[in-house]
Amino acid sequence: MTEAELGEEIRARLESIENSLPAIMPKVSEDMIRDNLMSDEFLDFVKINMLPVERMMTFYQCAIMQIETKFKILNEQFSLSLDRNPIESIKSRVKSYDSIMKKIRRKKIGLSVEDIEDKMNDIAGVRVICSYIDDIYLLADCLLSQDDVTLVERKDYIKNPKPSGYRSLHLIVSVPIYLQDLKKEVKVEVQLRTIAMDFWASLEHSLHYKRSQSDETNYDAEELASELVECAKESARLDAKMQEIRDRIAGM
Ligand code: 0O2
Repeated sequence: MTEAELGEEIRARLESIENSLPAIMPKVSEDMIRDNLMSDEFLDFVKINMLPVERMMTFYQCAIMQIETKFKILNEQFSLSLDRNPIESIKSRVKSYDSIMKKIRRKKIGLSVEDIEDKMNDIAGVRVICSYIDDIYLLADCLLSQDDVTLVERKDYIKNPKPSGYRSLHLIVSVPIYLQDLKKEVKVEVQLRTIAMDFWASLEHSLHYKRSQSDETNYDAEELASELVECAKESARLDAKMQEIRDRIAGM
């Protein structure tokens, strides 16, 4: 075979491999996934390494239960002394794995459980919704005066709203949880807000969510954001007015 014929033969074979690659590749990657990522060894590896993470998530779930119970007890007590319930509702959540991963990436947090526990304050979240602004501060003071609750950080976005218009009182607190053989301090992010603040935050959140999902929208996101700033101001006025009326009714 001449050199030219050999060259032609190699070119033809390469072309044939190239043409059949799209058909072969899914099969190759399926085999690779089945043999490697789904092997017993790999599944055992994942299971063993997930154990500390699952343990950590259980601690956060327990801490949420502690904080929720504290608020429920306060609500019961105030329903007797104030003749009304200061808490409208409580919503809680442990941050999803997906959101934890995204935050680790965004904030360049170390991958160990210790780093995550140390640097992430909002894995456990409890949101307390009240009717009146006064009740927010009353409940926050009561929670913080309990001797097993330690204040880690306080951000008052009611007195100092965010540029977006966001208002809420944020407390990062640490509470002990008691397990069979151990006592552990666990951090919880508590967000206290009025019904109006909560209503506003969920609408504003959906704007952010939509924005992050798609570049193309049939509305002007900047314009809506500035309308939401105005809404936040109006809802703050409404909160203040409703409280004033309630105080007048109560003869305060
Ligand atoms: P999700 O899904 O609610 O948990 P960091 O918490 O460290 O990332 P930051 O900004 O200092 O940073 O925390 P901050 O200000 O205490 O706010 C944390 C949470 O408050 C957010 O959680 C939201 O729930 C809420 N929040 C803060 N600012 C806004 C806002 O402008 N609009 C709305 N709708 N909510 C807000 P995540 O992690 O964003 O999400």
